[in-house]
Amino acid sequence: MSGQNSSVYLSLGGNLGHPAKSLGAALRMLDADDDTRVTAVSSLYRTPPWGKLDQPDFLNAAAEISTALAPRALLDLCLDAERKLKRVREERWGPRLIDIDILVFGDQVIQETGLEVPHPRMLERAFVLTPLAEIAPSLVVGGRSMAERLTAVDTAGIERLSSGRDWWLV
Ligand code: PH2
Ligand code: MG
Ligand code: MG
Repeated sequence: MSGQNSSVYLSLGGNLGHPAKSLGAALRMLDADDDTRVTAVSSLYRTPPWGKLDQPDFLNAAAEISTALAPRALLDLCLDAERKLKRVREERWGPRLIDIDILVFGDQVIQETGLEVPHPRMLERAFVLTPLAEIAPSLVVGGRSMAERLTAVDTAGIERLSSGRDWWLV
């Protein structure tokens, strides 16, 4: 890996097929990229659907990566992993095999089509903050830490699975 590295946080989720397998495969694909290394992965969480309620529970996780890629190139890598895992673009907030979102990219603020960083809805989503606060409690976004942000959202129904933090490594 060469060039400049930034601490980057991703959110992963899915609620169709076998989400634990898809999320794990996605993280291994990112880690296999020459310019990107997965440096921390949260536990897996079972989370009630947010935004559109009549769909199955999700599995969610967060990951910290170190990357020499620019944000747009990282987004392309994430979308490529989603495609390889056979994601089809479907309704907004609806059921999906896998979703990989860039939450934070160092201290960069980006507002482009298809790429908004920090993720504009991350601070209101318990399914994002719960795994993120597990691996990055001191990470600050908008002046408050993730540990603090987590206390401001409703975590009812969120359950940490007992598979630990190595679930993504086969
Ligand atoms: N993703 C969505 C919409 N709703 N709900 C949960 N629990 N987890 C998700 O990952 C999720 C969601 C669209 O990105
Ligand atoms: Mg998403
Ligand atoms: Mg997405």
